[in-house]
Amino acid sequence: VSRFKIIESTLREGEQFANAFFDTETKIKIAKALDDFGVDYIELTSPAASEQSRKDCEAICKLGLKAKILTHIRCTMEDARIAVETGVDGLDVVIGTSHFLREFSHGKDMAYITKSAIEVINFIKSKGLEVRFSSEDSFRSDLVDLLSLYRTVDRVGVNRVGIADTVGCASPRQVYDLVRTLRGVVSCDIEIHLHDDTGCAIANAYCALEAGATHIDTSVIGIGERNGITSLGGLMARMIVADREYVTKKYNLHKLKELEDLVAEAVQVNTPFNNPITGFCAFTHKAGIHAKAILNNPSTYEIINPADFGLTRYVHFASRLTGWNAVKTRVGQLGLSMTDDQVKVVTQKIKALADVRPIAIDDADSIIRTFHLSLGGETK
Ligand code: HCA
Ligand code: CU
Repeated sequence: VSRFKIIESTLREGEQFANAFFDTETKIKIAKALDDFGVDYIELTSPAASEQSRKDCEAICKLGLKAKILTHIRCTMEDARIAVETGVDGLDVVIGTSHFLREFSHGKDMAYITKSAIEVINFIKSKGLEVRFSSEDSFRSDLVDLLSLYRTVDRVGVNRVGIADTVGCASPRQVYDLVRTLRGVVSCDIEIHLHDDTGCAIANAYCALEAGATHIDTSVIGIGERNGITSLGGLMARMIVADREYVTKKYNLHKLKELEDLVAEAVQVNTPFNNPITGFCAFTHKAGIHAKAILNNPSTYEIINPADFGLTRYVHFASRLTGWNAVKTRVGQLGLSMTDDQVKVVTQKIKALADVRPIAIDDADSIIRTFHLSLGGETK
């Protein structure tokens, strides 16, 4: 499960997000930030998409990043010929295999798909580049057709085959089953690309790894077509719990927040409140019972250590659910001293006000300070 690689597609799938328009400068900033974070691959929009896309692809290849640069093309010789000239390390080739795509999109049958796959793959290999072949809408494709296609391209010598849940329909168990089956059919690496229409994109990525996948497609904060794909941060959250050692060594986790802020700003969205790790309340503890235990040992209510990401936890004390342990910690932070009994009294005062209206930290602090003054003789 742990030896996975990331194919970071913010600059390809992410460009398909409704709000995305990345100018050259922004693309370069994002590519550098992804490289600093330590992703294995950066996938770029097809150079066949537009003239500027082609130029941007060439510019990013020239940056000399540690990450390998890929671009993403349709399974045609025309696209492949343009892409091999850009300076990329490899090509991600895709073609629709479900009956939806065969009937309503490109209109080609399996024999034609197989023939063009072989031609395109051989051409890319002859240029000395890495090649991945993927079906699109894999989970709504005929299993027998799919497996025979993958067996063929594996024999031709692709570096990876890809499975794509293009419409986000797959459940974790379906993902596990398909990857497991494919694992028995091909000997090359297996990549997976998962849309999040039903909220399964992170769980599905994990199941794919359990079943033998080697490469996971991600984008920063999950941006992509519709509501996007597996998010880089979400995958990090899932994987650090599975193998902290590998994840903390391999990726520069302290850069996650900055990277997400950069992309969120570029596409003009806010990071969701419930985002794994970087959501504003991801490490905020509120209920008195939680606060007490967290203050004794954070692991009681935290599966991820915020410090691994350069973040800090926050114990909420300005609410009616607070408890005296949280308030005691706050009293200490304010540089005041009180006996436990006094802290219990002031806690009741905070709760009393918070029962009437929502209170801010400042409100709670001033209750604490006023109470402390009223103690008269007590000094700090
Ligand atoms: C699309 C294509 C794709 C390709 C995935 C891949 C998908 O935008 O429809 O090549 O790995 O989701 O199928 O993003
Ligand atoms: Cu996609």
